[in-house]
Amino acid sequence: MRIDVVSLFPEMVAGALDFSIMARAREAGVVGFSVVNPREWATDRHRIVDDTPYGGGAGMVLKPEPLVACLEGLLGGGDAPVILMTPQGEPLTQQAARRLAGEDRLIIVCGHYEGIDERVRELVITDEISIGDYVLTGGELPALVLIDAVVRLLPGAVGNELSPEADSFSEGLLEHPHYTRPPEFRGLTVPRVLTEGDHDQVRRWRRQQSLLRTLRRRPHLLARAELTNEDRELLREALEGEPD
Ligand code: 4FV
Repeated sequence: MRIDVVSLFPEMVAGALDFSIMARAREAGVVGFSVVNPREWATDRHRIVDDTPYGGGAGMVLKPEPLVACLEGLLGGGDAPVILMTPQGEPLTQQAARRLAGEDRLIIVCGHYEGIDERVRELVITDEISIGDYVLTGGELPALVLIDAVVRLLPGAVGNELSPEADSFSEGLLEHPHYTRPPEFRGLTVPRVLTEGDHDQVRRWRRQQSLLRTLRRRPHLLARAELTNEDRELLREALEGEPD
């Protein structure tokens, strides 16, 4: 997969891609990154990329000319999802990450200041994604969140330290608790089912914990999850033991 990021602060993005799984995925040839600054496509002497908003008001708006020239240059007449990171976008979900992981190429646009000129949306933006209902100073961190969520799903991207298949949300449920050595810490012990080596009991316990945690923290997720008869039995079992 090839991922191009358009940002006024390319070092900020490039730096974060030099670590851990992103760096290893690049070394493994699973993904290629490029980070470009639209200022390089500004044609005026001062390489202006932003200006005051028509209609007045505070803040600056990113100008259409450098951004559109940059994006059309990157597309080179070809076709690829051009994704604007914005609070007005489709919420980023595991499902959306899986969909984008199926693409050969992604172009991600990082807004800044008040946002981008609307005509950029009309001319070149194909998708808009939000990482959450809050306002950040720039689209760089959202772009990195999207890249992380997508690249870790690419075959060969993650070693065995991660198992995207067993992710939270991979089946629409929150993840079960995790434990590792020592068996006892500050008087807190590891659930015995995890140390007795009965894999099917471990599988059931983890599923039950996912169901319970989802019920308590994100009941709406449970409502739309595809539950098996075993899931219903595990939930009933767990809730029977609970005080009303
Ligand atoms: C954002 C978000 C976000 C808005 C104005 C950049 C900022 C500034 N992007 N999910 N939440 N973007 O806050 O994606 O241009």
